[in-house]
Amino acid sequence: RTLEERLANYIIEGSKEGLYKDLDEALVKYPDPLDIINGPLMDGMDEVGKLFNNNELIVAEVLQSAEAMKAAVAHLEPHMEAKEADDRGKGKILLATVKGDVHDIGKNLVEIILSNNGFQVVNLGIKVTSNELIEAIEREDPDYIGLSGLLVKSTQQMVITANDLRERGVAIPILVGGAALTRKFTETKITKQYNGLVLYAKDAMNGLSIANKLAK
Ligand code: B1M
Repeated sequence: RTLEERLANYIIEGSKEGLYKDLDEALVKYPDPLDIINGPLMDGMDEVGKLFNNNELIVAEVLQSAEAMKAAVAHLEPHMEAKEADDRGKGKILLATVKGDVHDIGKNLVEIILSNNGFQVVNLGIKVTSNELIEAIEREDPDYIGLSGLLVKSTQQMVITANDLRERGVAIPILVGGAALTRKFTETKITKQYNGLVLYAKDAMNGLSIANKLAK
């Protein structure tokens, strides 16, 4: 098996046996650790999604895959390039997975990438209700909000959340992302419920480039 096949396989099998050794090998081969995540590890996760969809994996097995992915990302994180100290201070962003949704690997990747690139990130975790978000906004006074959600119903939850925030007078830019979301849905459905900018990011790097533009 090639290195890439082995890396994908750790995620598919939900196994960590040999994972770190192969990740260290990959760190030599790939100059940017993010390419290991976006390449072989995500290929594995896509396969998990397919198998899960076909009822060939059960939730407990997918959870193991998620554990392997988290372990891999944690192992790679110290190798990701952090920006110089003088590039700090691009602003504060609150990150949350919306109410009803437990998926957090993508959100946590966004956290790593933004905090490595000059943003102060407050990660509110998963299943975050509008009220919890509003409390956090009052407490933290952020410059931006980032919402993540992977389920189809989470896209609708983002519409509700945007509406709740608007009713409370919140108008700071919102960055949204997640597998079930599209730019079209964002621009037609979520934006309508909000008084400020709502920007769709297709992946974590895209999220960074949008956040960088906002910070200018
Ligand atoms: Co779930 N799950 N899951 N799951 N799970 C999906 C999403 C699903 C597509 C699988 C499938 O059926 N093919 C399906 C959703 C169906 C739908 O609504 N369309 C599904 C389902 C059905 C479920 C349950 C309902 C299963 C059940 O209980 N019967 C349940 C839901 C529980 C709940 O939320 N209430 C459930 C549970 C779980 C686990 C707990 C087992 C586990 C999550 C563990 C965890 O996150 N801690 C899990 C997993 C791992 C998946 C899949 C296989 C992988 C998700 C993942 O981590 N991908 C997923 C299938 C798939 O996506 N292929 C699936 C890797 C991650 C890096 O990508 O999060 O998409 P992602 O993030 C991307 C972009 O989306 C974007 O950037 C990242 C890449 O750079 N992005 C942002 C995301 N958030 C962003 C925010 C931004 C910007 C970009 O700015 C703020």
